Order: sequence, then structure tokens, then C-alpha cells
Amino acid sequence: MGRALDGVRILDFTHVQSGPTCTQLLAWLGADVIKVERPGIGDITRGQLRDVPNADSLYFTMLNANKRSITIDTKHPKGKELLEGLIKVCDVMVENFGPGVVERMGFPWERVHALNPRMVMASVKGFGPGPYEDCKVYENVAQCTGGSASTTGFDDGPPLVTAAQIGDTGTGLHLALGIVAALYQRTTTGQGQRVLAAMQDGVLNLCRVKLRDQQRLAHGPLTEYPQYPNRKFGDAVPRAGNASGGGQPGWILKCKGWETDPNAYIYFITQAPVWEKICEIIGKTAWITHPDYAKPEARLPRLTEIFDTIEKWTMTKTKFEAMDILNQYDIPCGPILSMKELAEEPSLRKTGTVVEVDHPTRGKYLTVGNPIKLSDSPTEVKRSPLLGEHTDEILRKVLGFDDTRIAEFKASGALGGTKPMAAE
Ligand code: CAO
Repeated sequence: MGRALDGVRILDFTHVQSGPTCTQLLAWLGADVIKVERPGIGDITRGQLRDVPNADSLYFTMLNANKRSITIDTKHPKGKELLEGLIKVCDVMVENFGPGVVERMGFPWERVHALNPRMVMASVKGFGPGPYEDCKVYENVAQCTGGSASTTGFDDGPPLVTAAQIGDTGTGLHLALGIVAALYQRTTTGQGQRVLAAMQDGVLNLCRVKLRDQQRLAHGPLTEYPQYPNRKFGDAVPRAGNASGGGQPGWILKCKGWETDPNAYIYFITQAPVWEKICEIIGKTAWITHPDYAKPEARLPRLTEIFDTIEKWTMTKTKFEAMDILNQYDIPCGPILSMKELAEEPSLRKTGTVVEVDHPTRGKYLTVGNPIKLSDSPTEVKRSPLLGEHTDEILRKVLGFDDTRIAEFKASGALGGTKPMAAE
């Protein structure tokens, strides 16, 4: 069976997380991704957070599956010559270098467009045009500048970053969408275009409900927030703890075993249509008709008391027992699953969301597979490449070089050592 992006060739200059997550996704959708890496070093993550000595880290292997690796010194004149050749035969160039790097390298958009007018050139940057456009950015900087940190955490604590990599992987997803849209537009215009996804923009997009609340705040307190009714609201959206952020109040509640298990909790949503059932399950049938509890608006000032009461019930069940019971009545809830539980969950293995991959230097490891399932474009997760593993193959098959030409480029020093190896 074919795959959605069969025939699309990507020149991948990405590193660390935001860019690699984008090109990995495109590879899973069928694109041929050629990752250009610095000779001898490669993507810096190859050597970061290493668990197995002399083997590419999980940081790298989990973000660079299904790609090919070529080493090119992009500052070397012969390296630049190779890049020109690759630009001419690829459809998309993706990069997430610091601001100005690609221009210093000699490949600004105007030049890339002149070399190959059909090429889509896609970039992740920390910020879009404006006061911070020249700044380098990592995940948590984006979370802080995109509105996530100021709205995450508890009212009486500092701003918090979240474990979900919304700045990096979130922006990679945005960029991937921009790339496939540009490729689609190219089918009618015949031209490539520039695609930019700024991490601040991506995080703000994912935090749009908080900008919604910022505007609601001008019309009175946010009645579904835990600050209501007893605590004061300032002039900016406050941190709402574990409140749901939607129209149906929710909170994280303790379950049986919480004293020793840090994840013995369940997220419980008091969805209005199932309120009667909730009252029956927790033994509070009087609340079904009581004017202080019967209607959603009446419950808003009493949410703390309500969740405390529901928690007395959830504490008598394990999170999985509570999940089973509540779902019999369509009460939306979710056990807090640890990474250990997710890694061991058979249904995620079955769907290919969690995949075991074998690697020549590190052995078997788990990765998160393609979370997007297409009925006519199956994903097969393949291990990440060793540094420079495909240098010869790409020179020969993509650029059409013969032995003499390959030897010439090797001798120039533009490729570094071409023997496949784990980075230092
Ligand atoms: N051969 C030779 N040189 C190479 C090369 C190659 N194959 N690949 C990269 N380089 C060089 C670049 O040319 C650049 O050199 P100059 O600064 O001399 O022009 C140099 O490597 C550094 O590039 P950089 O600024 O991108 O890298 P950094 O480690 O200093 O910064 C990061 C990393 C992520 C902060 C920065 O790239 C950035 O802000 N990227 C945009 C935002 C982003 O994607 N952030 C998410 C990162 S994941 O958390």
C-alpha cells in the first residue's frame, strides 16, 4: 500500500526537538527525509541524556525515526556545493536553526527559491517578527512566553511549565501542517513558498481558551475557576489548578492507594447531563433536587464542597475501578496514568502508538509511534539513522555521483568521516 507523502523528498536541517518532530511525522506519512548533520557531531541530542554508553540517546532516537542521515560541513565550500545540489532535487527544506543561521550559511529564502522555485522552505523560530525575533528559544521559554506558564499551576504557587512539549512538539505539528498545505497549494501554483511556525505563536494557539478567559474576565469573575467565589481576581487570567477549562467543571480526585501511589488519582468531570447519576453513585440523592445543587449555575460557587464529597467516594475505589463504574453511566473521567502504565498498555502497542524498535548500538527501545492514523497510509516505524549512515547512498542515488565524484568530495573534507558511528 502506498503512503500519503510518497514521492516527497525533504532536506532536513532540523535539530533538537521542534524541527525533528515535524520531519519525523512527515517521514511516517511517507516522505523521504534526508537529515543533514554536522560531521563527527551530528544533532546535539545524539549525545544528550545518554543512558547507554556510546549509543545514540533516546532523545535522538525517539525523534528521528524513518530518516536518512548524511554528514555535510555546511561551512565548507564543497559542502555548500552539495547543498545546492540537494536543494535542486528536494521538495521541502526544513530548518530550526537560531535566527540568522540559515542566512549566514548562504541559503536565505531568496536563494533557495532561485535554486528551486518549487521548493517549500519551512522554519521553526522562537518568535515571529517583532522585538524578540533574534532570540534563541527552547521549550520552556516558549511555554513562558506563549501564555502557558502564567496560566498553569495553583493560585498560591509560582507559574509552572507543563511536561507536554507544547513549544517544541506542538510547533513541529503546526509546521508539518503548514508544509503539507504548501505542498498542496504547489499542485496548482507550481511554486514553493515560505512557511514559518513561531514557538510563541504555537503555544498561544494551544492556549487559546485562556485568551478567551482573559476577555471574559472584563465582564466579571470566571465562575468555573477555583478562585470563585471567595478569592479575588486580578486583571489577568489566574492559574486555575486542575479546573477543566471548559464549560463542564472538573478536578483531580484521590483514589484508593493515593497515600503511597503518586498516581492514584482520577480526573472527574461533573458533566451536567449525568449529574443525577453522579449523585446516585456517591450517595447524595438529595442533591438531585436541592436548589443549591440541582442546576449547573447553582453548583458553581460550591464546586470545592462538591468535589470534596465526590472524592470521599473515589477514595474507596482504585482509579481503574472508579473508571469502570463511572463509564457505565457515561460519566466522563480519566485515571491518571503513569508513564510506566502507558509503556505497558497492550492497546497502545496494538495500535502502534507505542512501538518497540531495535537499534544496532543501543538494542531494543520504546518510542511513541505515529499518533495520526490514516486508513490508506500505514506507518511502519523504523529506527533512527546512525550519524552519516546514508552519506554514500545519498550521494550516489539522490545526487547521481559516481565513485570518482564521491572520492573527490570525501577528500575535500566536506563530509567528515563517512564511517557510520554514534556521535561523540
Ligand atoms: N555544518 C557546519 N555548521 C553547522 C552545521 C553543519 N552541518 N549545522 C549547523 N551548523 C552551525 C550553524 O551554521 C551555526 O553556526 P553560526 O552560528 O556560526 O552561523 C551553528 O551551527 C549554531 O546553530 P544554532 O544557533 O541553530 O544552534 P545553537 O545550538 O546555538 O542553538 C537553538 C540551538 C535550538 C536555541 C536554536 O537553534 C534556536 O533558537 N532555534 C530556533 C527555535 C527552536 O527550534 N527551538 C527549539 C529547540 S528544541 O527545544
